[in-house]
Amino acid sequence: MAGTSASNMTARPELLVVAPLMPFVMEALRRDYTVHDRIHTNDPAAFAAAAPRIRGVVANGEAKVPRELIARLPALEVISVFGVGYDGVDVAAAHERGVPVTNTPDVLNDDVADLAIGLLLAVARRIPQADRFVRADEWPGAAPTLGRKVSGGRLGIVGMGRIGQAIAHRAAAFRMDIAYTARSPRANVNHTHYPDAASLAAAVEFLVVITPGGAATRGMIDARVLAALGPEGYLVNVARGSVVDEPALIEALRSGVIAGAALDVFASEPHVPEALRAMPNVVLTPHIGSATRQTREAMGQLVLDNLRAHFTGAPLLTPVDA
Ligand code: 8YV
Repeated sequence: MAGTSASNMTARPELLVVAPLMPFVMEALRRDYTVHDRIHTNDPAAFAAAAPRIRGVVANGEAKVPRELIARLPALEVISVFGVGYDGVDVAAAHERGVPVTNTPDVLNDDVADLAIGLLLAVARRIPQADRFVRADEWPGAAPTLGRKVSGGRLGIVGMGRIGQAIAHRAAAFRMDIAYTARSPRANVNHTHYPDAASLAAAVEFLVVITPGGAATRGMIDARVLAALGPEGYLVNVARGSVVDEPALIEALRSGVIAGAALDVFASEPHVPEALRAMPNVVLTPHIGSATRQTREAMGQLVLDNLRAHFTGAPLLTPVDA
């Protein structure tokens, strides 16, 4: 069968990489494949020449693989995403063509959950502000502003998938009272389920967002949800910037509708609105949920293993559902 035999592996399948990938992943890809690095955006002539031969696309969590790109690749057989989130990939268009999509689930659960807890503590306990206070040598003349207690607090988790559950597990060690919203209650989860983000927000002090991006969740955390979270409430987003209505969030932070926010993801990364960057009650990180050496290596290995499986006719390790 074309594209799945071991001999085709030795024929060096051609891949289009559509996002900046870590050097070790690029080096490993180049050992087995002919790699075209982002030529679809930076070298249209080279792309037009190579497109008919491209059999695999490699993306990351932020990259776009739209229907139009898929349509320009008649020999495409597989799309492999370096990330658990694949909202940038038009999976329906790929599956219509019989092209499977793979992602990197599970290997990053710990890191993203660790960061969610870290951001929660950072914003509530004002850790970055305290660091700046010491560095500016303000300590001799003033007392630091008091923070907000986290242990024993009420936590709401928006999205109770694998990472949501890892966050809940950690929060339990802080004796937090945990509730969540998800499309339907999860049989294996022993926390209170709320039907939507607004009712959950009204019941908690800390709202952590870890739901997939894409059309179904776009703008889910809107002005109404933020009003429900209230002036003592904190928002943490480690999911996708698209899940939060960013202008509504800025307004809520500015006017005291909520107390603060800690954000790892933004609507137009890597650009973060000046309004957010100027606010004292926010903690901002540059999409580092999975950014440890250990986890990024595991993600890269899973990308390589999925591609190898495909091009040698073995079952894919982590295909995404239709
Ligand atoms: C990115 C992510 O993929 O897993 C995801 O969905 O958003 C991240 O892990 C990572 O930043 C690489 O771009």
